[in-house]
This record gives sequence, C-alpha cells and structure tokens, in this order.
Amino acid sequence: MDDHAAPVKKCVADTSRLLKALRLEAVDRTPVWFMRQAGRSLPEYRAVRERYSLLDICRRPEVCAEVTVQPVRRLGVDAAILFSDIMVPLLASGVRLDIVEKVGPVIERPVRSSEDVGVLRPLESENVQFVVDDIAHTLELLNGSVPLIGFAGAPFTLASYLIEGRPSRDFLHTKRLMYRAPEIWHDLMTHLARLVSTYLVVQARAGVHALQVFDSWAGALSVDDYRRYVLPYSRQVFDTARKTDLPLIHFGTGTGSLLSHMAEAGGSTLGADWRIPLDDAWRRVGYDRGIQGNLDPMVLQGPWPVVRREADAILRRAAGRSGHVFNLGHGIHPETPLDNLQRLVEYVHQYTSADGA
Ligand code: 1CP
Repeated sequence: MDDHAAPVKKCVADTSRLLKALRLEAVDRTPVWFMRQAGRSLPEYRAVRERYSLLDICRRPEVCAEVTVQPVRRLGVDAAILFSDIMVPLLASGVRLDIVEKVGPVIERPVRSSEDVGVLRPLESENVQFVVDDIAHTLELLNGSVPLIGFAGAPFTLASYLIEGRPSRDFLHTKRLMYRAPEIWHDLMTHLARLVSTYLVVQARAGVHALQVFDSWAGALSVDDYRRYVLPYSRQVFDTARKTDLPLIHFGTGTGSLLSHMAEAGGSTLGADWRIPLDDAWRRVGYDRGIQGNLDPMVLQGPWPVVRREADAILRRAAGRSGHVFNLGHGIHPETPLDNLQRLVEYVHQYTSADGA
C-alpha cells in the first residue's frame, strides 16, 4: 500500500484553478473545460471508438482513463471529466438499454406503469466497481495535473429517457405520466434520487474532485412544474452529495427562468447555457454561488474572430468576479474545429491572467 499517494494527489488538485474557482476563491486565470470534451471532435477518440463501443470504454479502466485524459493533453483544459454516460448507473442497476450510434440512449422497455417502476432495482455499489476502477486509473494517469470531475444525470433527465425510451423533443410520455399519474411519478423520482445519490457518493469515495449533476432537459418545464415535480428530488440528491464536501455543479439547458429554483435545489456552482447572458444568470443564482458557462457551442463553427468576440462578451459579463468557470452552454458538437477549441482555452487564460501573459 502506498499511504502517501492519496494526500499528495489531493493537495495538487486542491490548489488547482478549477477547484479554487468552484470554492469562489481568487484564481491566477479563469479555468476552462468543455462539456463533451472527450468525444468525436478528437481524432484520437475516434480511433479508440473504432475498436470499442462507448459502453466497452466505460468497462475498461485503461481505455476509459486514456479517453478521459485525451482532451487535457490536446486542448490544455483545466479539468478532466470522467468518460462515461448518464445512463451508466441505470445500466448497472439492471435496466436494459443500449447507446445507439447517432441516436443516443435507447431503453428496451420504457417505464410507463407502476409495474414498470416496481421492477426497477436500487444501485448496488459493487455493480459500479468498474467506475471506481475507471476513476483510480484516471487519477493515476492525470498524476495531479488537473482535477477530475465525476457526474450523474439528475432524476428528471434520467426519468425522461426511461419513460420516453429514447431522446425526445416534446417529452410527451414523461409529461403525461407526471400529470396523469403523480403517484407513479413520485415513486420513479424517489427511486432515481436514491440511485443518483448512491452513484455520486461512490464516485466521491473513489477520489473525484468535483461532481456535476446534468439536468440537461429540465428547461422543458415551467417554473411551477419544476418546483412541484422535480425540485424535491433534485434537492434530495444535493442534500446527500453535499455530505461529500466536494464542489457540486448543477447544470441544465434552457433553464434561464429556472436558475434560481435550481440553485434552491442545490449546487455550489450553477451551469448556464447561452440563451441567458452570464451576468443575468449569475444575478439570478446569487453571488454566493459560482457560475459555469456559457458559450453557444455552435459559435465554434464560426471563424476565430467571431469566437473571440463571443468569448470576450462572456468574460466581460463575468467581470473578473471569483467563481466563474468558463465552459460551453452545452456539449461540444462532434464537427467542431479543434483549432478553435485550442485557441479558446489559450485566449481565456490570457484574457484573465493578471499579468496578461
Ligand atoms: O461514442 C460516441 O461518440 C457517442 C456519443 C456519446 C458520447 C461521447 C454519448 C451518447 N455519450 C457520450 C459520453 C458522455 N455522455 C460524456 C463524456 C464525458 C465528456 O463530457 O467529455 C458525458 C458527460 C455524457 C453525459 C450525457 N449523456 C448527457 C448529459 C450531458 C448533455 O449533453 O446534456 C446526456 C443527456 C447523455 C445522453 C446521451 N448519450 C449519448 C448521446 C448522443 C446522448 C444525448 C441524446 C439526446 O440528445 O437526448
């Protein structure tokens, strides 16, 4: 046993830009990372995917660690996010599903009735031992260079996949169940809140440095529906996750009007997408929280001067306040020019450095 390894790693990460910003401490430069930074925009990722499926990668710690670290090497970002998917803990709890190329998660038997909810099983930590191994390998490969972010889907976003059975635009079946059968909805969301909480704690114990909860599709809800049907369950997740003492990022898209309510559910930093100006978003969540975001990923399709102009606007709105983590408003599109990503990381660092270096 190497008794010295753990505290040393923790010490390096503790002084990192990302963790300082997530604790609302002053930083030498604004930290940058990108949602979906490990993925199809990187040729080295595409090479790995020719040999392994997404779920194969998750079950092979060496491969998972390699793919997780690729964007850190290539782009110079200030954080790694564990390569995984929000469906992984569902799969590990026995839900039969596949992640289909160019579609996304597809559930074999969508959850629509109380019987369907009744057969869902809790997540046992031993069934996500491979995630613990993924984290251990990744921490070793990162060797203290940048912190590692673990993540989970929020109960609502997971429920939407389970109920719809596949990606959806209108959430017809999800909202139908929510309105027509509130008791089944409650049972499903209670189950998912426990599953997500367990999964986050497993990742925290395995050594990740921060946790992000993706409520990617919460923006499909009105404020009243969010508060009634979602907030109590997300709050349960954050109440449990807070006990890990790790910084907690709470993210969604299209959530301008929901941000203060998401902040009430939990999260020490709130993610904002590009539809709301960053300063407006920060005002809504309160300056006692951090803010992460919020460049439109599609801006990266433009020429560099346009990317720079939009990055400038965000940095001006952040106004040098402690607690900003630069990110996109949602995941990187697979066809994003790498050059723009690399220049953007450099630019944010340069723009925000005290000495302009
Ligand atoms: O192999 C591939 O390239 C398939 C595409 C892909 C990838 C790279 C999927 C299918 N998942 C992933 C990995 C993944 N998923 C990561 C990797 C780490 C990183 O960010 O670098 C993360 C964080 C996720 C999380 C995830 N999966 C979310 C939340 C984030 C978000 O984008 O809002 C969601 C909603 C999913 C579901 C999912 N998995 C895959 C796809 C294409 C989708 C979205 C489907 C939809 O539009 O509903």
